[in-house]
Amino acid sequence: MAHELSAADLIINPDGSIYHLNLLPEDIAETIITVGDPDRVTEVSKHFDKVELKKGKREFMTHTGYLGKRRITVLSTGIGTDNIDIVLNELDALVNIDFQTREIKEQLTSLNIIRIGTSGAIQPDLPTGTILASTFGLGLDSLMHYYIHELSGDEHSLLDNIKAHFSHFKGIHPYVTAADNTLLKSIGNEMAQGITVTAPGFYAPQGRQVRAKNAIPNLVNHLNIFRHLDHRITNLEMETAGIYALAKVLGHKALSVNAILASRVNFEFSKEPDKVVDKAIKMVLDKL
Ligand code: R1P
Repeated sequence: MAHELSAADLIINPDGSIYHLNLLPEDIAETIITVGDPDRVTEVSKHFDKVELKKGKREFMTHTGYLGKRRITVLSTGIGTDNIDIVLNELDALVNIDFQTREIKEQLTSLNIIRIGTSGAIQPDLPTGTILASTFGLGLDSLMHYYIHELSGDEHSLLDNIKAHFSHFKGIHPYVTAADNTLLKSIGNEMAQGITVTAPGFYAPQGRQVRAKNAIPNLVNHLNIFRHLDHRITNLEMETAGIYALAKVLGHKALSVNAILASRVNFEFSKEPDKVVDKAIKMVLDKL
């Protein structure tokens, strides 16, 4: 017999919408663009031919519309993989759980989830203004300690190498997930590519030194020198690894596209950040 999810495990609002995202199952498309900043939702949907739905709650703003014949949802996640836990589970529930019976559907839907985020580069040949697709998400946060996450052979060998590289950093237990290869080839083919590190914070967790003393000196340099086959770590942000790992666990396809606003090794920040983000948005929408 199918298992009925309890009212505490899967919270559905009185109007039938999912708890945090405030969306009904029919409100989302199978192609989902996620952005961190709620204001970026409009920057994406302004390119749509038609917007049919605008909803939101907390930092989770959603627009659904059409680009030509393709139905697309753009949704803001806010900052961090704790929010990614909410967004990925609730998007999955909207397509894969019957809200009437509270049972998991027999026929599962696989969403295409494309993040358009901002990020800092840690290789000197990736200047501000670069648009980069993440080949792997490398999580330094703890989200995936709470899920069973099976790895492919490629992910395993990369993770083993990373764990050895990080062995002297106490309390860091990285996880690794590859991008969906089809999305990487179709959307990321004209972009720079590399491993994206997802950090559990913006300052010391990304090696920024302001006033508090950092426990890990030279974090950026340590990430910068890592090599695995022809892979290198290219950039730092706060969501990609969680999206890649949870998408894989739940059977969805994911790609993260990064607008490089900062160079952490050239010590620069873009003078035209909005233009760089718009370039990333257009590059993704052109490929859909
Ligand atoms: C930090 O400023 C935020 O910007 C980056 C980081 O991942 C973090 O969410 O992405 P977004 O611009 O998509 O929010």
